[in-house]
Amino acid sequence: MKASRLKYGSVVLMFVALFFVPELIRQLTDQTDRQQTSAEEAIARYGFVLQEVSQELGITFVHQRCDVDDPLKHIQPQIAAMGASVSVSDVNNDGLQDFYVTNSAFGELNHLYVQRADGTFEEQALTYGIADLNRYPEGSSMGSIWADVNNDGWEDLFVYRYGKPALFINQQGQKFIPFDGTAQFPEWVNSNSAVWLDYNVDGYIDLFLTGYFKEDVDIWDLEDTRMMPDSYEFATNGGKNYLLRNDGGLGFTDVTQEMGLDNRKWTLAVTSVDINGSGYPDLILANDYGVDELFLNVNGERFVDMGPTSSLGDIPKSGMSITAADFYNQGEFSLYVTNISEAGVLMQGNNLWVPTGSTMIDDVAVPLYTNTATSAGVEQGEWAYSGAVSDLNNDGTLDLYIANGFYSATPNTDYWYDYTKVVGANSQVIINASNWPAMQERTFSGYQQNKVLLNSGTGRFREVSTAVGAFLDKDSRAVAFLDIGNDGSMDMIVANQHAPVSVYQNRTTEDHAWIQIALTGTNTNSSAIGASVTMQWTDAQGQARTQKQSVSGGEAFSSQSARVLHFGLGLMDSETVDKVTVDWPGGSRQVFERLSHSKKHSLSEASERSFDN
Ligand SMILES: [Ca+2]
Ligand SMILES: [Ca+2]
Ligand SMILES: [Ca+2]
Ligand SMILES: [Ca+2]
Repeated sequence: MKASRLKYGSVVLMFVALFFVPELIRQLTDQTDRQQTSAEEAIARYGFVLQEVSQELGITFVHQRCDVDDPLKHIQPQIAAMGASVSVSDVNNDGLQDFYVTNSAFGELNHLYVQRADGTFEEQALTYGIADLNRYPEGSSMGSIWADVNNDGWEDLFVYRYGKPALFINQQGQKFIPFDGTAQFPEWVNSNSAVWLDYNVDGYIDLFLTGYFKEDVDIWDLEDTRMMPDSYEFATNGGKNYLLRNDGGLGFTDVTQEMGLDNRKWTLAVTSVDINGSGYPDLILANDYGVDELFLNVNGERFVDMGPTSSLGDIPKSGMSITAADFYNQGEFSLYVTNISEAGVLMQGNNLWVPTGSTMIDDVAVPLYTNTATSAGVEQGEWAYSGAVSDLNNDGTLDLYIANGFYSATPNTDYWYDYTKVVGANSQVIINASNWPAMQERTFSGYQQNKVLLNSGTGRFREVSTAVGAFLDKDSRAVAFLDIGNDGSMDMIVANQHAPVSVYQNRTTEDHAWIQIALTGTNTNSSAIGASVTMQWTDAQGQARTQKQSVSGGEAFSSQSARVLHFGLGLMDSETVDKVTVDWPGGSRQVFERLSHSKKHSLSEASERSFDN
């Protein structure tokens, strides 16, 4: 069974050698021929084509929703709407990217897919000791992020739940054991996102963990139905967020309050980059039922919310994901935030915040933004969870994938009318779950089609999902990118609620060059999270081009893509890029000239680690 699946996978992967598996030839020929025809057209027109290959690669994960307590049963699909997540890491340091997907129902297992040399995957979560994480009272998994917590060169795993947060230390790629220094971890957080960042740049990666429902809410043993937001636009009763300082890889200290990050907004997503070039990583939060926040890191000593000044925090919406990306090849990060739009009911629109300059406030450089989502064609994403970024066609501009769809139930039914009645009511009504109308298997922004938004490079994006072979109308949540097979094209994993995970193999035009940079910190955290790379190259037209990317400790909605930075370069005459500038956390800089393209470069920080580990 395993052998034939392997063979099946490689056949589809290479689009050749259909002769070896007679049993499958008929169906496969039909499917492959049809796809190959359109595939060639897609490659010619868009520079790439996607193919859903989960079965062929041995990926069988199916997400199951969690149940909730009786007083919430009538709106269970809303309460249990999250929990399908994906994060990428190389758990065994063999240079092949692996990934982890979470389940939600009690008793259902999370899966770890370890990549084999032939590009197929083997499920190994039980062997590694990170499968059985969904049970009461520990909680239900909502997502995960990877970083090397103790700087031993092996990536460790943090799982956030509705329940007790959990950290697992990687034992040299063989297995994981629970971290024994979790004394300062909160007992219970209803968390939908977390991010790694070394906020004080001491070389140890710190953890920012967000709360959605308040921390005293247990959706399986509910004490009070007054646990919903107290306002649709300016809710003040969400879960607490936490900044947990990593003390030399041995334990964590809660520094939330002293760092100015106390907050009761309903945070759904967080990411971290050094947004103003200060050398210290900042925090950007997408909040439901409120405004988004831009916390600038002042010398690792405190954070200040500059959301209102920067414009990011101007208008309250239902923020669901946040991604920082250099969409316009400016050498600066724009911010993409997804929200909710439903024709005729609620048109929040997604936000694309593009930097327009900065202003100094109390010696802090505050970036200023303007929202260009409408003119860019990325405003409408329906009920949009993830807005995830990668250069899918290697043309040198970053593309967007929107995962959307809230709850697909009985076709041709609709919960929206009842929903608007309660969210438009006063605080005393909306806060109480018992006032929320029963959903009764009605569809609520369901059957929505995910979007592949291709960046033209001239400020406009075009939706090409069906044309490139990626039609998907499941209730999608998280999205992550990785290069399966290390062939220079970014493949994609989409985690769907109550459905199998979708895995897309990407085939890009061979005309387009690319380059990958894998960073390792020595003075700074070994995962190099927070380090940025500014790529400069000259294209075949003689145009000088630039793109900046940062190694991420978590982004979009409940996801983390591969830490290897992938740059598409488009058409190239030269054999090399011009210049690669690495800015490490803390502000030290290294420059590499004339690196050859269409290969992966592993670059280490120049100086040796200056602390014990
Ligand atoms: Ca691996
Ligand atoms: Ca480690
Ligand atoms: Ca630190
Ligand atoms: Ca592109």
